[in-house]
Amino acid sequence: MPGHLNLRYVLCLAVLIFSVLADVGAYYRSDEYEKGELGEWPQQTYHSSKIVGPVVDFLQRSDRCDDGLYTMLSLRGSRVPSPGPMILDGEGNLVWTAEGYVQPYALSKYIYKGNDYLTFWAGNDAIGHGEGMYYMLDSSYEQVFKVGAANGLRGDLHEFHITRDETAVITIYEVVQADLTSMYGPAEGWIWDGLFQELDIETGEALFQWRASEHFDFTEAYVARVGSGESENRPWDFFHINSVDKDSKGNYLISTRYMSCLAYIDGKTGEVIWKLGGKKNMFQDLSGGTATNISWQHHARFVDNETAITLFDNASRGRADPENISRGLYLDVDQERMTVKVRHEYWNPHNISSQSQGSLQLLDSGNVLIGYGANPAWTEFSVDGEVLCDVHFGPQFNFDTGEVLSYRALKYSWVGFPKTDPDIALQGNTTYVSWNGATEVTTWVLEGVDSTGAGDDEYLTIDSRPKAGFETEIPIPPDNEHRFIRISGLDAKGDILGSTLTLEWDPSHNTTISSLDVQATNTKWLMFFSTAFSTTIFLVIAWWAYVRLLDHFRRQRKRKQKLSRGDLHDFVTDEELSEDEIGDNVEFSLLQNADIHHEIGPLDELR
Ligand SMILES: *[C@@H]1O[C@H](CO)[C@@H](O)[C@H](O)[C@H]1NC(C)=O
Ligand SMILES: *[C@@H]1O[C@H](CO)[C@@H](O)[C@H](O)[C@H]1NC(C)=O
Ligand SMILES: *[C@@H]1O[C@H](CO)[C@@H](O)[C@H](O)[C@H]1NC(C)=O
Ligand SMILES: *[C@@H]1O[C@H](CO)[C@@H](O)[C@H](O)[C@H]1NC(C)=O
Ligand SMILES: *[C@@H]1O[C@H](CO)[C@@H](O)[C@H](O)[C@H]1NC(C)=O
Ligand SMILES: *[C@@H]1O[C@H](CO)[C@@H](O)[C@H](O)[C@H]1NC(C)=O
Ligand SMILES: CC(=O)N[C@H]1CO[C@H](CO)[C@@H](O)[C@@H]1O
Repeated sequence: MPGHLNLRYVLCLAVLIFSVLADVGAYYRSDEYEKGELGEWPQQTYHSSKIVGPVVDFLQRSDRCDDGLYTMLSLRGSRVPSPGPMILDGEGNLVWTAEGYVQPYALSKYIYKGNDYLTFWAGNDAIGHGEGMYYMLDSSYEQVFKVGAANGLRGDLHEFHITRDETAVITIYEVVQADLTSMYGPAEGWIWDGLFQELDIETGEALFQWRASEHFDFTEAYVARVGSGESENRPWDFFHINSVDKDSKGNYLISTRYMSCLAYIDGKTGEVIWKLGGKKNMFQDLSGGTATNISWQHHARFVDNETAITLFDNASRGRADPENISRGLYLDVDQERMTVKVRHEYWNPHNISSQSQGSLQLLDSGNVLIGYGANPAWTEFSVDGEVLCDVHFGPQFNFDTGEVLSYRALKYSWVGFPKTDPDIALQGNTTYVSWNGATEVTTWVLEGVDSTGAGDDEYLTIDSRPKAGFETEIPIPPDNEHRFIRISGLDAKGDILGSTLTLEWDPSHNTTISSLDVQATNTKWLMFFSTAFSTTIFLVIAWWAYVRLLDHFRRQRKRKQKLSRGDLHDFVTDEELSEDEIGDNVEFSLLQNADIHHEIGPLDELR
C-alpha cells in the first residue's frame, strides 16, 4: 500500500510542478514542513503582489475532496504578520485575502437577500472573547454591511451566523454583577455574562436578546471560579457562549463551552427547553454516554431538518493533552423522545487535541469538514468517518502554541469579481500576473503594442497561459517585437474580465518592474504635484496678502502726510481715503504728487 500511495503522490507532485508556474505550491507529507524547517509559518511571496500567501502541507489527499469549493480561513496567530480573512482553492493556493481586518474570525459565506456575501468578525480579541464588528463583503469585495451588537453592547468574535429568516445571530460577553455565594464567592461578585442577540442586518436593531445568567445556575460550570469573580476587573467567565443557531420553529441552539453542554432556547420566552450534555443533561444517551460526554465543544448546528446536530467536540480542557483527543460529532437527536445517539464520530489521524475553537461542516458532497481551531489543520472525512484529505497550514511541530490558527475552517462556493485591476510584474523577459480575489479568470493573455496610449483594440496577443495558482508566470517569447506589454484575464467564455497596466519592455536591459511600482511612482508624482500645487496657491495668497498689507500701510502713510500738509484735501477727502475701495489711480497720483513735491521728509519723523 505505501508503494501505491507514494506513486500517487509523486504523480500529484508532477502534475503540480507542471501546472503551477509561479506559486511555490503545496507540499505533500513534508517532514521538513511539519518539523518547522520551512518556517514557523510556511509562506510564499509573489512578484506581482505584496500579499504574503500561505503554503499548505497535504498529509492525505483524495479527489473525493475536489468539489470545486473554496476553503475559507480566518488566518491569524503570532507568526502570521498579516492576519486576515483568507480564501484558498482546492490545491491550497491563495485566492483572496484582505489586510486591515484584524483580528479576523469565522470567515464564512452566506446568501443574504439573493446575493452572496463573505461574512466575518474582526476586532480586539485580546481577552479570549472579543469586542468588534461584523462585516459582510459582496462579490466585488466591497464592504456592504458593518454591523455591531445592539443595545450599547459589544459584539463578540464567536458567532456571526445568518439565519433562515435573513437576520444575524451574534454572541456578546458583558461584565455584570452577580451573587456568587453558591460558588463560595462574594454576594456582589462579577461575571462575564454570556449573551446572544438576533439582529436586523439593515438597521442593526436587536430583535431578540438572551442572557445566560438569567437561565443557568453557576454551579453547572466546569470552570473554576478561583482567582476571578471578586472584582470588576477580573470577572468570572462561567458560561463562555460560542455558537448560536436558529431553527425553523424560531428557537435557538446554543453551545456553552464552560458548561460543556448545548442548550435549546425558546425564541419567545428565552426559557431553556432542553440541555444536551453537561451537569444537567436531559437526554437519554443511546450510545452509552458517548453522545453526551461532550466537553469544551464548538460550532453546534442543527442539520437534517433538525433531526440531527453536528459539533466539534473536545477542545480539551487545558493545554493539549493526548488523553482527550478532539472529535467531530454527528448526533441523531430525537426531541420528542429526548434521546441522542452518535451517528458518526470523526477522528483526526494525528490525534489532534484542540484546546479551543474548531468547526464541523456538513458539505453538499456528503463529506464532513473539520477545522481544528487552535491548531492549523483541517480534515475532510467521508460521512462515515474515512479520512479523505488532511491538510496543515502550519507545522505540526508548533501545534497548540497559537502561532498559526483559524477559528473555523469552512468550505463554500464563491465567485469574486474584484474592483481592482490585475497586477503585473516584469523581470527580464518574464512576466507575472495575479489578481487578488478574481475567481473567474481561466486564461491570462500577454498582449503587446508599439506605443503608449494605444486603444484596447490595438493590443495584439503575444502568448497566453492557463491561470495557475495565485500568480501565473508568462515568459516573453524571443520573437516578440512589441515594446509595450500588458496581461488580460479571460473567463471560460473568452470574455476579458480585466487588464493590467501597460509596462515598457526593453529586451536589452534586465529590468524589474511591477504595476505596484508604477502605482507607487504615480502616487509619488501625484503627491509631488499636489504638494507643488498647494505650495503655489499658498505663495500666491501670501503674495496677495503682502501686497494688500503694503498697500494699506502706504495709504495710511499718505493720509497722515496729507493731514500734516492739508493742501491735498482738495483732491481726496478723508472718507474716501479710509475706504478700502480707494482707486489705485488716486493712490498713484498721490504718490506722484508726493514725489513731485519731495514731501517725504515729515513721514520719516512720524515713524
Ligand atoms: C466519552 O467519549 C469518549 C469518546 O467518544 C468515549 O471513548 C468514552 O467512552 C466516553 N465516556 C463515557 C463515560 O461514555
Ligand atoms: C421537516 O420536518 C417537518 C416536521 O418535523 C416536516 O413537516 C417537513 O416536511 C420536513 N422537511 C423536510 C425537508 O424533510
Ligand atoms: C480530559 O477529560 C476529562 C474528563 O473526561 C477531564 O476531567 C480532563 O480535564 C480532560 N483533560 C484535559 C487535559 O483537557
Ligand atoms: C491515536 O490514538 C490512538 C488511540 O487513542 C492510537 O492507537 C494511535 O496510534 C494514535 N495515533 C497517532 C498518530 O498518534
Ligand atoms: C531577453 O530576450 C532577448 C531576446 O528577445 C535577449 O536578447 C535578452 O538577452 C533577454 N534578456 C534577458 C534578461 O534574459
Ligand atoms: C535579472 O535580474 C534579476 C534580479 O533583478 C536576477 O535575479 C536575474 O538573475 C537577472 N537575470 C539576468 C539574465 O541577468
Ligand atoms: C475522545 C475524548 O477524549 N473524549 C473526552 C471528551 O470529554 C469528555 C468529557 O470531559 C470525556 O469524557 C471524553 O473522554
